[in-house]
Amino acid sequence: MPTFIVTQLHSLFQEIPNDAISSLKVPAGRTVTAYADDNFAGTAWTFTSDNSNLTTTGNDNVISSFKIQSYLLIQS
Ligand SMILES: [Ca+2]
Repeated sequence: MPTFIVTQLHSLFQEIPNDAISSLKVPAGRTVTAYADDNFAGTAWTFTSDNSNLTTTGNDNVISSFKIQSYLLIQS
């Protein structure tokens, strides 16, 4: 399963400060694992669908890194 990784969210997207995410959109079939600290450290949360308000799951303004997994689709 291919995985897209972001070790430091605020380094990849410099317009986004650290600990500033308040919502997520997760495309169908993908799994996002978000971490409280850089480099996949600290508390981890798994998302398989959109979350428009991370305060409801207790992780507003804390996410610093994440991994996005998706299934590889092969057609012939
Ligand atoms: Ca953090």
